[in-house]
Amino acid sequence: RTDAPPAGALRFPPGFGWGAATSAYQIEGAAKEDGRGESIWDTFSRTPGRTRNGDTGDVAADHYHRYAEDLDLMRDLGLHSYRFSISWPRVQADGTGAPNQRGLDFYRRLVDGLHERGIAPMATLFHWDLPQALQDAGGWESRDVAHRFADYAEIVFRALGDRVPVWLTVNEPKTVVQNGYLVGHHAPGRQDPDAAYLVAHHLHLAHGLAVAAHRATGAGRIGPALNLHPCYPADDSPEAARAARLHDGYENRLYLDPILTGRYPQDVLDDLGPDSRLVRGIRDGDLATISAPVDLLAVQYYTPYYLDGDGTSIPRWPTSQAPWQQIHPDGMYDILTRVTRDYGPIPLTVTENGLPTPDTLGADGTVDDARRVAFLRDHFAAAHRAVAAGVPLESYHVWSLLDNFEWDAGYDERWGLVYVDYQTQQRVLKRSAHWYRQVIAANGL
Ligand code: PNW
Repeated sequence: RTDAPPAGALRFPPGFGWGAATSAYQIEGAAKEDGRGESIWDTFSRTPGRTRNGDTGDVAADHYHRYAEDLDLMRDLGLHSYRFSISWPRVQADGTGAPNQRGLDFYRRLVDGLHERGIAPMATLFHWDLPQALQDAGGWESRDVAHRFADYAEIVFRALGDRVPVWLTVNEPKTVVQNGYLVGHHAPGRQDPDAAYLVAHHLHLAHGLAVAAHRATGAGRIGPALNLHPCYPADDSPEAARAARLHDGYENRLYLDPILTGRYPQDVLDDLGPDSRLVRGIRDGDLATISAPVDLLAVQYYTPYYLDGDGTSIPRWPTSQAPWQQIHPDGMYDILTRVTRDYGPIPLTVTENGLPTPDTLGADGTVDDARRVAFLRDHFAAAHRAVAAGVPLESYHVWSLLDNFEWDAGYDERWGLVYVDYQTQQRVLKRSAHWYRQVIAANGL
């Protein structure tokens, strides 16, 4: 193998955490087992035309049954940390009321299995699988759903709180807003800008109420998980600079500012106008709830944006198999240093970064994803530069541990370090997994 550069060329700080990430609906399958209710992703993916090839998460990577084997894979890789999400409809089938013990037991077995293997659990409370019954009651357009989320969070804290050192509240509120309510290619499949930004407010409220529940009933640390995009002007005109700034408001500050500063960005509020449902939906005290102090900020970075003078997003770098992803490792450095500069030295963790590749299982039983190795090496190096510049980055989680259900793209996009043969559910470590094991062992490149 030629993957390994001279050992120690880029060494991370002692104790740096290397991990991998997944989410419940994307890997678990077992959609009808042990009292699990339906989520909006069951509804959406079973609706003809919504996902590529009509793929659903009904079986996915069958992790619900194969979690012990997957835990052994994690140990084999030498992971320090595993980020997973808890399925709300497994814990409360309809999103309210008494907990479903069998659902909680699954996560208890998973968390115990991680501890047995010396891997730190990092649990996301909400990775998009809203109970369908709550969608029927208005979904995230309904303020009440934020309170239901806090009740659910409290159940989970009481069941697992002493065994999970890091909690994340809402995964990528922006993707729910944009893909769920603006573009409509994620559940619940709406195209309603006015609803979208009210949804942002209620997701923020859900986050803040969950932080309060954590302070009352939980243990460990808690924070939000935000996908951030550096927004660059596409040229050196003042118009492009202005467009990039406003785009930064909609992509980054709309999510960072309420949580970390207790204010919505004024340029975005002005742009939305006083009649927007977001502006009308903010009640006294909401921003105090939303900005309850957090212990860390989880950053997910995939792609930058380049804005021209009329606010159009211009492609600048080669894209991956995911048409929305331009490959630009320096963006990792830019977004990490910017967050530290603008929001202070809050501990950071990268909870997602990765690349889809058209992997196939070779006749010799190997999977050669050289492009993923190069992508990760360049992004790790950019993160290392950020650490050297003083960014308090404590850990890095690759998206994803396993090939899985990539939402509207179904099983067509493979994002895993580990290949999944969906016919047999056989797992095969890709070249990137073998390479990552060396990175972890050396604590660097
Ligand atoms: C994330 N973008 O979604 C999600 O948290 C994962 O569940 C998902 O599998 C992964 O990234 C890969 O897509 C994103 O448009 C969706 O920049 C869209 C964007 C970024 C992340």
